[in-house]
Amino acid sequence: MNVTGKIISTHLVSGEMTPGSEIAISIDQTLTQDATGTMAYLQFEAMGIPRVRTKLSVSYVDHNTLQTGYENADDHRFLRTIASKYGVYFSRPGNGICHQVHLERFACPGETLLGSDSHTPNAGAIGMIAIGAGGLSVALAMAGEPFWLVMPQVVRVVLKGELGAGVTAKDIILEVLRRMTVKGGVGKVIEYGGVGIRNLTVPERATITNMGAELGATCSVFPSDEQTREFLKAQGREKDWVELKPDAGARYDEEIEIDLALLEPLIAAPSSPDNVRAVREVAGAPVMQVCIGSCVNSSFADLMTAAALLKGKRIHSDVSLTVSPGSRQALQMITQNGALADLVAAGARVLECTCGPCIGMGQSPATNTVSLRTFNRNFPGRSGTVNDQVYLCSPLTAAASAITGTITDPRDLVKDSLRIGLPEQYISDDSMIIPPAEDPESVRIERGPNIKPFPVKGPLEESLRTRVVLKVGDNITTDDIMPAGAKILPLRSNIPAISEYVFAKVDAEFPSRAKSSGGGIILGGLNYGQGSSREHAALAPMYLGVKAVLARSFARIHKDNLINFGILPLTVPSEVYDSLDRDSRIEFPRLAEEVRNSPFITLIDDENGRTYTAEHGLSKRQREILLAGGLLNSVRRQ
Ligand code: MIC
Ligand code: SF4
Repeated sequence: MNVTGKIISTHLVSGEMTPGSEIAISIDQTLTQDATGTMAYLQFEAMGIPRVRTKLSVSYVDHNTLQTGYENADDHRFLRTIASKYGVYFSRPGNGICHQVHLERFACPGETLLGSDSHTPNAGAIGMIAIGAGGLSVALAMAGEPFWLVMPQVVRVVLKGELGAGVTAKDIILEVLRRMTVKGGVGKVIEYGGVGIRNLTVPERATITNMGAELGATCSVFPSDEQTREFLKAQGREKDWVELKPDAGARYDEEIEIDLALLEPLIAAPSSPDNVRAVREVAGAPVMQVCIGSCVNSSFADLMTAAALLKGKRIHSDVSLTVSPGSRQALQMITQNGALADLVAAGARVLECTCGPCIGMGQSPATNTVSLRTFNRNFPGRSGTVNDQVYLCSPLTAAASAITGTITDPRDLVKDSLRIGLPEQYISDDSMIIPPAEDPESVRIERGPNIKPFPVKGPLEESLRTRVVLKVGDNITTDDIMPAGAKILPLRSNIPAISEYVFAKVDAEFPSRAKSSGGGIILGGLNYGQGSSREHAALAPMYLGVKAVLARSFARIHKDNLINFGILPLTVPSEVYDSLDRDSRIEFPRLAEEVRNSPFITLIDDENGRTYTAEHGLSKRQREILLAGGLLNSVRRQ
């Protein structure tokens, strides 16, 4: 068995571990963040269960921290009180980004973690099966229900050799993205192995597992070895260590080999994480903004690497450099050892320990200028600026470019490796993590006016006459469907209000058109719904009445979210995609009957009477959810 198989088999509740078939696994730990958490806890509350039934559940506040009105502060208060009541640990705003803090303080090898954020697989670095999902799936896991998924294929990525000077873990994952693309990981777990992993620390491994999300992978995982033990020991958690290795001769469905010694600094050019080039190919382009941070590259070691390069230097006068530490622990460490002073002296603008610019919460770049970020996503407009030019790179490339003012291969500035290993001891101060109340009855849940009840749909229609309200191309992201940013994010707890922004950047008329056509259907290309786990990208279209999405293929989390909220995800071949257009009128003559009994759904183009079939590929369980009009209805029925 491989590592993936070992963890899944010890958590398997239902199904067979054959790739492609549906399985259910028990969940040991859950995490939520504020932008998805309010809905998740409202849904948990609606289930009427007095206390979470996981080993550990943590609620983080890290996304919506810009308090420009009452909304976010109200949400924080709601999250804090509801966590206390239901047995959830609460990580206060300022304590850090969920994935970074979870890795430091809670992640345990051999266990399972379900998080309402797509980068939850970050914790795979420690040898966990850590999966991102919609808030409702996480709410069910908190209720003690298993998590259902398609048994993934397991890809072994064999790392050999050692990284050269100037080359980092970020360049490893960018190389994987270059080879596999943003669609290449769908239905797969990426398991790392080979002698090349021996020298990679857990924070470096986390950079790699984090961006497995950009491959569309179910999750990514490293074995739990001496490196893992060292990390846990430095975190004062050695007792959480267990060894976890693949058996000799373990089987894999696919294998990829990467020689670390041959890698060079890489960069993802605008506007997709798989648009990977060598830094030297784009070197020389003027840069106006450099941002160091986000859950993928904001560890103590990442900040130290940047600080080491910037020490004693000044950033270029055209560049604005921001630094957002991933956690309060990382910030405390660089404060104590003086590296923060080096960053400030070089000209850095130090931000909170939050997602910040990664999710458009401030620091949107100037029009038509290049922004270099150590982040994981550069989807168009995600920074908050229309037609942005965001590049993704390592902290080393970022720091080098901040100094020169142009995209720079760090090897041009330093010849030796600036790799930072683990400190002997991290500062472990958990005072910003509040344990749940011992007397839950006394806790009153505080609900501000921003928190509106979530909408619920009726059962699936027997037949349907509707029209295509929007046709889009390949790789549509959940940022396209339900944009984030400082203006829209505060509405995450208010579905009626946020639904006015569905597809805002693609087609601002979408909400009114959808409402006037009784919802309608969306026609999408390949990999529809890639990116974030935000269930608002399903919940808000459902609120607008959207009945189905016809697409050539779907991203995993978004497809589950559509099902959870009663929107039919139907896969269509390219001929159907090509034949239909916006405003095509479509009839589903036997919708509910076919969802009940057939793998195919008939649709008729009303204009020319042509009949097509779409495949739904849904399990019996998923069909029942859709027939009931969503997961909450179906849970209630049970
Ligand atoms: C993201 O990186 O897009 C987010 C914001 O972290 C999302 C979650 C959300 O939209 O709330 C994610 O990755 O799941
Ligand atoms: Fe936050 Fe960005 Fe990570 Fe999402 S990708 S959790 S927004 S830091």
